[in-house]
Amino acid sequence: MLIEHQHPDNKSIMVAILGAPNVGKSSMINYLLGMDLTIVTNKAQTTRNKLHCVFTVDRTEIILVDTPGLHKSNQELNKRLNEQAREGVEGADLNLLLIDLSKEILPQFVEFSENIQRDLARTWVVFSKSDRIENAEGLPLAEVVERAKELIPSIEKFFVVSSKEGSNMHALTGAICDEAKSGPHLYDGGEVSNKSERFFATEYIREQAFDLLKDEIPYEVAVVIEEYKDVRGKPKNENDKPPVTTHISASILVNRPSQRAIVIGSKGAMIKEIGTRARMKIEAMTGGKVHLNLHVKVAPKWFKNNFILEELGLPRAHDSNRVWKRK
Ligand SMILES: Nc1nc2c(ncn2[C@@H]2O[C@H](COP(=O)(O)OP(=O)(O)OP(=O)(O)O)[C@@H](O)[C@H]2O)c(=O)[nH]1
Ligand SMILES: [Mg+2]
Repeated sequence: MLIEHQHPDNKSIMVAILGAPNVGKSSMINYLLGMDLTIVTNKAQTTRNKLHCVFTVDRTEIILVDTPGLHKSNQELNKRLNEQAREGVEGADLNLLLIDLSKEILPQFVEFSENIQRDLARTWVVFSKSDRIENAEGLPLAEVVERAKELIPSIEKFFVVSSKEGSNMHALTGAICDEAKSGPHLYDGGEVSNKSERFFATEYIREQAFDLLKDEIPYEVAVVIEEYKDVRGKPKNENDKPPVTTHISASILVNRPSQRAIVIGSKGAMIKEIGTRARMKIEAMTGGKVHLNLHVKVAPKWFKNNFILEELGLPRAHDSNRVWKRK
């Protein structure tokens, strides 16, 4: 990073986005970013890895850390997801704790305080999905937050937002900017994330699988890339840049053979649909053509397999169940 080349008025702030699964963390991040970067589905536990989502307002860089939803579980995969969420607060200047207004409120604070298992820096409560409540402004939220402070003393104030309608997002962004400290931007080359296009390609495939598949299948699906390479074509005219086509070969991992049949679908219709939708989103990201080759692999109990979990960017958690040796 060429700090000396940065503008002296630059400011930066890192904000961890926390909360239970499905409360709207990734949706809010995408709204603030103004792009569909991190994946969103109507299923819980969509986000599996912590990741930085970056945008700037004037000279202020805001790094939002998306995290998996914190929840109680004895499953190895879930323990590792929780660990990602807990690690997401490391180095954060501020935490936003999302509480879903369309669900019972106080239990969400209780569960979060039990699950986070570490001291938090300054924390703001963000009540989400206000569009789903008739009179959100009329709720006694100030009182609720006072009670929540007994559980989470680092809570300072609260916002009421909707990612669907965009309400109060401007006020939230402004308040975050006011907290930014003078200093260099961590991402000064226009990067929007610390994750690669390859990572987002796997995410966009999984997002479509989550959206299109029913019941418990999404939770037993993972995506690994086998090949990801950019191939230059011939330019139409001599002075043109050569067009780049990204060739991606990826496996959708499932737990059981019966799930393989469902993911493939009748005459391959399901995997084709997942592939078509994912390809369009990956093309929007790369700005070039994408050849996407998808196949389904049965990897029994992949969600307990240390080797596969490591490959998915989910290292062992402090409370991991046991080590699965590579065969
Ligand atoms: N009506 C309404 N729905 C919302 C809002 N924000 C998110 N949702 C929906 O809530 C669901 C979950 O949203 P996500 O953004 O994936 O939630 P998340 O907290 O990131 O979930 P995990 O990654 O699973 O922890 C999706 O179906 C969203 O469309 C909102 O402001 N209003
Ligand atoms: Mg998410």
